[in-house]
Amino acid sequence: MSRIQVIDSHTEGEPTRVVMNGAPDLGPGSAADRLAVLRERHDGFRSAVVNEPRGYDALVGAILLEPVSADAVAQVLFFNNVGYLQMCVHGTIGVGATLLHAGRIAAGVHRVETPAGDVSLDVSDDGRVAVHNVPSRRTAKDVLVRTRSHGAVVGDVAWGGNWFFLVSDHGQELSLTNKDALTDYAWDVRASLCDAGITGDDGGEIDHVELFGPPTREDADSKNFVLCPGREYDRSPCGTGTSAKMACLFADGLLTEGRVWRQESILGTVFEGTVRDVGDGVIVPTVSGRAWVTAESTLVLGDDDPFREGIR
Ligand code: PYC
Repeated sequence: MSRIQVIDSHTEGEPTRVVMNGAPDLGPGSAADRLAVLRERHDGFRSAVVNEPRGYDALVGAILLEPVSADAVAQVLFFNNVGYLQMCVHGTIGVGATLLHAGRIAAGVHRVETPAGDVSLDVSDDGRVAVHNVPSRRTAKDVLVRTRSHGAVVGDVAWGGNWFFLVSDHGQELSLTNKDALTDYAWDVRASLCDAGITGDDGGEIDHVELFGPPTREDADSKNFVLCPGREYDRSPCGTGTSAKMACLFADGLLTEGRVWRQESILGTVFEGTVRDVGDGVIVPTVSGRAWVTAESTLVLGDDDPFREGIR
């Protein structure tokens, strides 16, 4: 029987399960090296942690590992119901709140290594965490994709730690009650991008689709619906998605250093973002939000349990 200690939290509605103890030995190396080992040799561990019967489809997992660099607090690998993420901002905010809750860090600035690169977290006592994310950029504007069932759709391709296709002109109602139709639409866009061979740099799969519309809240600039790789929608405004959005706004001259972008989620929660111009159309985004710890528990994987590695 194996035991895995986890702390669960949600960041503006989106859940994160941080593995505190019980992860497989992934050997030495960078976050990218260890992610390759996790993917190739221990995919059952990913599935056991986030899939039913111990988890659920919307859950994002995070494994805490010893960092390579002496000035980082941790190395973090993110995963979901179907695979792995290069970076996850809501998950990093959850990690910050979890480490604070567990007494492993104090409020302040901390560095974390991820497969997409190092990021830093500015953790406040009240659970608000600002993430200085990886450099982000738009790689293509006004790309037309002929979808299987929704006609022609135009959007931008951008990197914010994951690859996104960002669509403003979609004709869909952005409300939670319409989530099934939004999911079908965004899933169609994603599959059609794949059919058409439209990718990010170096063939990177565009596995997140973002739909934008006017905000519901008076204090927000925009509202979104974000479809994640496992066909679940992001309950938060999606931090890597907000980074990608800000990269597009910056490229269009609609967002400059010093201005705060307030991105509302489909649930009505908000991330605040700012950009730092690092040249060549690239920004370093900062995205902040709040996370709350919801459970401290031990997952048990029985040797004779037919769903020891989750239901895949
Ligand atoms: O906040 O970056 C994010 C994220 C990615 C997938 C789910 N949340």
